[in-house]
Amino acid sequence: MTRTRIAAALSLLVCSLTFAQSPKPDPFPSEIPSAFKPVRDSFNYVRREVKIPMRDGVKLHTVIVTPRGAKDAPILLMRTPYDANRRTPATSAHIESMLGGWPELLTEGGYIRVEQDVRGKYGSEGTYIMNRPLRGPLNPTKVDHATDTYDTIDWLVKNIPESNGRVGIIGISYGGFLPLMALVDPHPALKVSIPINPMVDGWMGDDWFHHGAFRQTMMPYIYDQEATRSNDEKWWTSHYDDYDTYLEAGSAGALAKARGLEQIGFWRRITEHPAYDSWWQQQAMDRILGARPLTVPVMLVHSWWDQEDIYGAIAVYKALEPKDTRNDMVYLVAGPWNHGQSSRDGSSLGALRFGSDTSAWFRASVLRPFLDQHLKPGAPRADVAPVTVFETGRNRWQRLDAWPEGKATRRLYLRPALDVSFEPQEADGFAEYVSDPAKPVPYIARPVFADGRAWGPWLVSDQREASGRPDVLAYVSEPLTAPVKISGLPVANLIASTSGTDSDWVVKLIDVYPPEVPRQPEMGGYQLMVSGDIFRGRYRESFETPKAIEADRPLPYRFALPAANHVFLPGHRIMVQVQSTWFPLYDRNPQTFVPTIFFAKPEDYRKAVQRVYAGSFIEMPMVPAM
Ligand code: PG9
Repeated sequence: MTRTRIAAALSLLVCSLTFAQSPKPDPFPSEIPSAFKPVRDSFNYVRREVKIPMRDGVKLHTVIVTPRGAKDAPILLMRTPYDANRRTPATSAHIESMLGGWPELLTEGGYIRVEQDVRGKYGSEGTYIMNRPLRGPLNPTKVDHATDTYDTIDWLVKNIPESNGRVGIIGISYGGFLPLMALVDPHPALKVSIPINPMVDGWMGDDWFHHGAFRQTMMPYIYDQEATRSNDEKWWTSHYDDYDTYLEAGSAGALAKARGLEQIGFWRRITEHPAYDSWWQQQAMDRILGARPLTVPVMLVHSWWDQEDIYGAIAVYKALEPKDTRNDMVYLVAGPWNHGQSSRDGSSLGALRFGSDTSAWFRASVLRPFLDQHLKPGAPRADVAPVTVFETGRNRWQRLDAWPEGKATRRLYLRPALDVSFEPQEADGFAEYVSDPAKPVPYIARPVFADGRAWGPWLVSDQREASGRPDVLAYVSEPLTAPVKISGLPVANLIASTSGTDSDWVVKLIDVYPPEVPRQPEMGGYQLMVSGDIFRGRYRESFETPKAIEADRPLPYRFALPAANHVFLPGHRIMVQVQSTWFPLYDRNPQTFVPTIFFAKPEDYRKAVQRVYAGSFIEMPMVPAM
């Protein structure tokens, strides 16, 4: 470098340094104050944001909303991966108009509401792990959601002067998984836990897989949730019809690769664990809680048509109920709702009408008195039965001591002539269809909108279109002359063969309405799915170890369908549909055995001839329809 060049470079450096150090005063100063102080004296609540230190030094961002003038008030804690600030915006002077569920608990109930970002999300420090497992083999740290809840409660009861020192935890879905975690070595101030539609077992029947079939429409969720701490990066649409998005991509793995999902930790982990290995088993909350003493009363809230977590609440109830020898620790509520609907309007779901707001009734007559009993000293004992379940079909609430109502089952046989019968049959033979992965059966009518409006009520959507497809078997009864009630988990027992070496089996139990329904004409002939699920055939012998299926050999497949409490009314018919794709909700089984379906190649996807043999049946958990 010549001397002149060095001088020039130096002067440029000096110049830019001078520029960086002393910007010229702006002749037009910003109108935005450097620190704005909101004036909220007229609000009927006080909102404050704090950072609560955990035992490892990480601080969790927490919003505390206290009714103005509160004294000796109980605390309702909600922990969330979905942004505590967004869920408690100070956009109204009235606590009851703030966004978020259960406003009446804050107004009439006088509860202090605490919303906390879980570690690693939004305003909280620390690292984020999807459904962070308990400390132990799957979590090498000393912290988890159980310790974070403990530390939070400890801080809250010591630092909120308006509190009475009693805390309840409540939440829906991911926010419902957290009240379950709170039950592990709970803080003594935790007096009640309300997990609503909790995520319990991500492989068996909640968000990620059902019996091993991958719910690929969760990929946008994984992307948004883990690409950034504050969900700033968003999955994008590329087709008006999501059916095309997923079909054109090929496998879920190919779509993930094309969209950069492989950078995301949870995606990598889920693809490393396609089978029900110890990684899944050790995080299943029903197993975890079933193996421990239960010291805090819990009310599990389930939705019969929960499109996201239809497995969890009932599984935990089954694990905990036997511990409750005095029948005063474990409560179950199940309503005619979809995911989270108990906190919204519960008068209808899709085309179904319930005649009253079932959610408002639950909140006022069950949830509120139950919380009051446990959180407000001196409150009367709540008149809440151990089990409060809505009987769908007949549309009424039931108060029970335990659920299901009975243990007996009756076999509903699927006959090759495509009818069903409770009578044992001698006939043999089979019914068959061709399952073509190039033309999978849509789970809802196309276009499968990317905007998600059809998602919420999809489980109650009319199954009529599917029953007319050549790749769906529809077995149907004669019109019933007397009511048929099921209470429990129907169990599919197929004897089936495939010409491929792997196969999915979808079984749907359906209530077919009479041809005409006078007061609601659009329900004429409606096919309402009461319970239905998918099973990935490679797990026929073991959920842990997938195995190729012997082609063309009739083999038994047995799997439980989601719980139901339903009455098939006289004049209605019972239908069972069987098919091998449910797309794009579930990724397609290539129908050729490959090591990992996430990474199946285009040439692996093949048509298969599927046969369902005489002797197949559904175990119906029947109880008298009184
Ligand atoms: N169903 C959602 C979810 C729960 C747990 C893990 C991932 C997703 C939810 O609504 O929070």
